[in-house]
Amino acid sequence: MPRWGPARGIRRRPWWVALAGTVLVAGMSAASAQVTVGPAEFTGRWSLPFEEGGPETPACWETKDARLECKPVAQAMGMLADGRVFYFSGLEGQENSAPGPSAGDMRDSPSRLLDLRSGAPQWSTPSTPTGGASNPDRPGDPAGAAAGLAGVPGRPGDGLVGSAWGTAGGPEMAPTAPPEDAEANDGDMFCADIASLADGRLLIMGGGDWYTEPGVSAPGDDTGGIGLSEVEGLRSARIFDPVTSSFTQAGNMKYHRWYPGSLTLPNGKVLVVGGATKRVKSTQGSQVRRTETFDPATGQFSENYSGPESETSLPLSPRLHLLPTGKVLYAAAGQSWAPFGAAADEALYGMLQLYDPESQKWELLQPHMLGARDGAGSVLLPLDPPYDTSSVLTFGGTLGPPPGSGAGAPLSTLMRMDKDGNLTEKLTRFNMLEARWNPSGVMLPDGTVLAVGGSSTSDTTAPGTGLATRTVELFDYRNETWYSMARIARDRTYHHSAVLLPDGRVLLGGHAPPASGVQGGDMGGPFANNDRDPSFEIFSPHYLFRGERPVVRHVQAGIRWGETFDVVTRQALSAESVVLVRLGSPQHIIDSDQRMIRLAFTRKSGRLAVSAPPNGAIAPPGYYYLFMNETTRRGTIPSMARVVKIGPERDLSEARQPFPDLGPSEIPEGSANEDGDSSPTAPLDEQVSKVLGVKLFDGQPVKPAPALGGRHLGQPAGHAAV
Ligand SMILES: [Cu+2]
Repeated sequence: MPRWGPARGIRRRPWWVALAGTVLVAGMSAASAQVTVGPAEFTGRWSLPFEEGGPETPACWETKDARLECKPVAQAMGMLADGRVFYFSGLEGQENSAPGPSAGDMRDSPSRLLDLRSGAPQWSTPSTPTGGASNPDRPGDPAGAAAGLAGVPGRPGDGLVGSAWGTAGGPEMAPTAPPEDAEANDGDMFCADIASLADGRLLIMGGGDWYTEPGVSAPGDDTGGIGLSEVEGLRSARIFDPVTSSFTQAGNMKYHRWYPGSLTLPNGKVLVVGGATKRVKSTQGSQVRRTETFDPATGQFSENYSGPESETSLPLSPRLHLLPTGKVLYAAAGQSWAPFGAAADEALYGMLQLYDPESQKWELLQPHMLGARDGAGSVLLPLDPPYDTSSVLTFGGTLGPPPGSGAGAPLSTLMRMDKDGNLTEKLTRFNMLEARWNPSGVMLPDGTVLAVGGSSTSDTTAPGTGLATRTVELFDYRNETWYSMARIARDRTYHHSAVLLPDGRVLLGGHAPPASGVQGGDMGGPFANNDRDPSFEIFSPHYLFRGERPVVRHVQAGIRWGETFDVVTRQALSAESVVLVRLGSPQHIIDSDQRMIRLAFTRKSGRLAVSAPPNGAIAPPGYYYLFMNETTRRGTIPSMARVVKIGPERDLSEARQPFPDLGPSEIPEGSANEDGDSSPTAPLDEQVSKVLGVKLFDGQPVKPAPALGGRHLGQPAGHAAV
């Protein structure tokens, strides 16, 4: 395991040690010891839900053509360098077709911009909010369509059969191309992947073209006709420019990709892998097996192929992480639902695999100790100097390749890779407190990982029958323990997303499960809400309740790899760590580019001399939050983030700080359509002061907290008596 921050001669008291003296032990067993405790200093606090237009604007409204149009749902997000949040919707138009999505009713998913910098949420709409892509293969090649319907393989690299076909010298042909149909759903961003480019723009790769197959219809009928709802993966990619709030189209990918995975490489190019050519009627026997690389300088993709080892089989939205070696780890998890299996070669989903961008080849490492998992969270843990090892945390998800077990598991694992490439794996010391499928994992500035959202069972295996997990957990890798945190107010099962904000809070939004099959979509209690949810909630983590935050008074805007730069602060003596956190871009609970880099530093008078990451394998070029964490008697407290650009160039101008040091005011209460059921409403300092019996921010030691019924904080058994 990486050490907890660079050793600087200050004896730090981890927050769970501070906690241990203040709690009452309620019960203990080896893997699920819990104590009751309540203060937000330990459990954090969630805002009430809020949504675009406020509660007075209905979630959906009827348009002239008698269809429902709805507020977008944040199924994917991209954090912008100026502090705003870009997000786009999923399963747009599903409201028009219960039970089950009908291809003719689906709509291209629109995007929004959410601005929280003033304290009150404000929304704006990009020009061409759906991104403006259309399926480059539509209308289809008639010969290809016929061949695809008959199950004839397509181009080499499209899949298992296509690859074999191509290797054997078979003629290339397009996989079935969707027929001309309703034009409003041919370029859907839904289930595309999103990445932040080094210049701050967002790249959105793939997505879907909904259509009906075979689509038998009368002349002039533009509804798509009668048949099975199908979606074809898009070759399209769009680029969102935050300066102009508009999209441009990148070059097309060679392969169709619905649910691809992507990852930013050390040189700033973006690797795109996997994804499906078709949702239901793949004729290829596998997902797309070849990778492509996007070059921001040309705006084009190029195929990576240097032989059969350039291909592999991965589930949808594969969990990928860039390791310090510059290689890409596939963490044996993804979204891998399918009632009769997803691919002929899906056994590979349970293998840990390593991709080398230099040789363009995959290496099979070993089976993951839990095998393949669907809907598992996966987070690269903080990278510490000298950056020669790395660890990946995976948690939750169902077990087994498709169709899998269907039930979420509470298991979490750690994989560690050393500088020689040796990989070891183990279960964490404690399991999660609750079994969950599809949890988001957000890296916080203090190095802990917040797991939020999900369901007891897979929404994709049995839509509408899961129980939402509204509990929230925090992983502390120093003791490999999960802690129970304040609960969320809304169900956030499939197609939700969460990002770290520049002020150290966490923005959680979305929820767009597949229709349950019941008219209206919702099965009713106790099952999770099956309707799409456009609301957001904001988490104020434990460290925001510990007193005054340290202040970074100056840091330069652009930091060159390998240089030494100054962080000017009055808290130089009590600084615990300086960390970089890459701006978030999650989709399907995974953000492959999420990474935290701890930086070595030396203390000077009124400043820290900090060593930048050495290269792009540690910190790929682009925008990062820079937080300075301070050691206090009550635990670690992070500063507000400055947004810095890491890469080959330095920029000595002042780095932007999107949120002011005092922070925005709280999100207004009652700003969503329904009331939340679990968020406290009193100002946070009043609540905690009441619980603790002391004034919160007077710098006095914390008095022991009384037990609070109904709220629990997991506690490692070995530390309960400290
Ligand atoms: Cu999806």
